[in-house]
Amino acid sequence: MRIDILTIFPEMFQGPLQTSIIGKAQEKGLLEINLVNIRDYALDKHKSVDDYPYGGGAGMVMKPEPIFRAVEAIRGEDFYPQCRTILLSPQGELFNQEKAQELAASSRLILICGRYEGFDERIRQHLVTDELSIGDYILTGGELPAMVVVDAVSRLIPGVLGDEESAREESFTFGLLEYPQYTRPKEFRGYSVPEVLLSGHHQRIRRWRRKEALRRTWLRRPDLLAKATLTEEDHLLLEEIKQEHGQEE
Ligand code: 4FV
Repeated sequence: MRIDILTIFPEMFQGPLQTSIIGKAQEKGLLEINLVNIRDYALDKHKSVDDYPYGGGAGMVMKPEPIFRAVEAIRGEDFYPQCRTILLSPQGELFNQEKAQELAASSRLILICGRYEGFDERIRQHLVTDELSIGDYILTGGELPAMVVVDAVSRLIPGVLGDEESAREESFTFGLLEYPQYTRPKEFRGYSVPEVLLSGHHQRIRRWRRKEALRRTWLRRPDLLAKATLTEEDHLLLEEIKQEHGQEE
C-alpha cells in the first residue's frame, strides 16, 4: 500500500511512522509513506497556504489552490484518479475499526492534514472522496489524526503483523471489547490469575473469554453490544452476566 500524506509539518511524522511495526512494514516493502509538503504547491513567493475567511471571523482558512495542485500532482503521477483522498477533520465520519478494514483494502490512500480553522469548502466539495474524524474534540492539526489512520490501517495489511501480534482475535473485530488478559507471574502482590486460564481446558477458556468480553461490552459500551452479531450461546452468557450483576445491585 502507498499512503501520501499532505501536511505543512512533514517533520511531525519523523518518529511515529519510522518506529516498530509501521517502520518494519516500510522496510519490508509492504507499506510506502510519501510525505508531501503543501507549501511546495503554493503559488506565491511567500508560499502561502492559508488566508483570511470571507465574511470575516477569527483565524485563517486553508487555501484551495495548493491542496488541489498537490493532490492532482500525486494522482497524476501514474494516473490514479480514483485514489481514496481523505480529509481529516472534526466534521468527518467517525473513524473506527470497520472503516480501517475498508481502507486497508485500498492500494493507495491520500491523507490531507489541516491546520488553522480548517479548509476552504471547495476542497471538501470538489476534491476529496472521504472525510474522517478521529473523535469529537478539536486538535491543533490533522497530523495526529493522519498518524492514527495510518497506524490502524497499516497493521491490517497482510504480513505487517506477525502471528504474535495477530489482528485476528481483537477488540472490535467481532464488535465486542477485548476480554481480560493476564501473563506471568501467577501471583502479583496477592492478586491471582483466574483459575480457568491456568486449566489448559481450551473449551472452558474460550467460553470464559467470550463471557468476559460480553460482560465488559455490556458494562462499558452497550452501544457496541446493540450492533454486535451475537450467537445463541452469547445470549445465554448475557443472561448469566445480568443475573450476576443483578445479584450485586
Ligand atoms: C480533527 C479531528 C481535528 C480542526 C482544526 C485541525 C483540527 C485544525 N481532525 N479528527 N478531531 N482537526 O480536530 O480529525 O485545523
